[in-house]
Amino acid sequence: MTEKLTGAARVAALVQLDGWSEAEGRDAIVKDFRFADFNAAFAFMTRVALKAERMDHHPEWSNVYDRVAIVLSTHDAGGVTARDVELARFIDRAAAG
Ligand code: H2B
Repeated sequence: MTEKLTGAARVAALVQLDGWSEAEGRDAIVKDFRFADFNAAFAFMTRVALKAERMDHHPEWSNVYDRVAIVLSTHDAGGVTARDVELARFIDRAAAG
């Protein structure tokens, strides 16, 4: 199983990410996205969903019209792992178009 990121390894992994922050009250990272409209938000979610299925690693997320709020954590590990970092980097590329 992928190990939870802690200490220096966690710091080194999270500095690679742009705009993600630590969740309050649990071991997870979060980021909120805003798009031009619902169509753009849902297109983004579709790209992320296909990647999540390929990885067998899924976001916790919610969508309200043009906004998508995402929480990443590895449930099997009980916290943030390299798999979350990989998915977060994909998500940022997908959001950039
Ligand atoms: N997604 C996330 N975020 N964490 C997991 O531990 C996880 C997952 N596990 N997607 C996968 C599915 C697991 O439940 C299946 C059985 O492989």
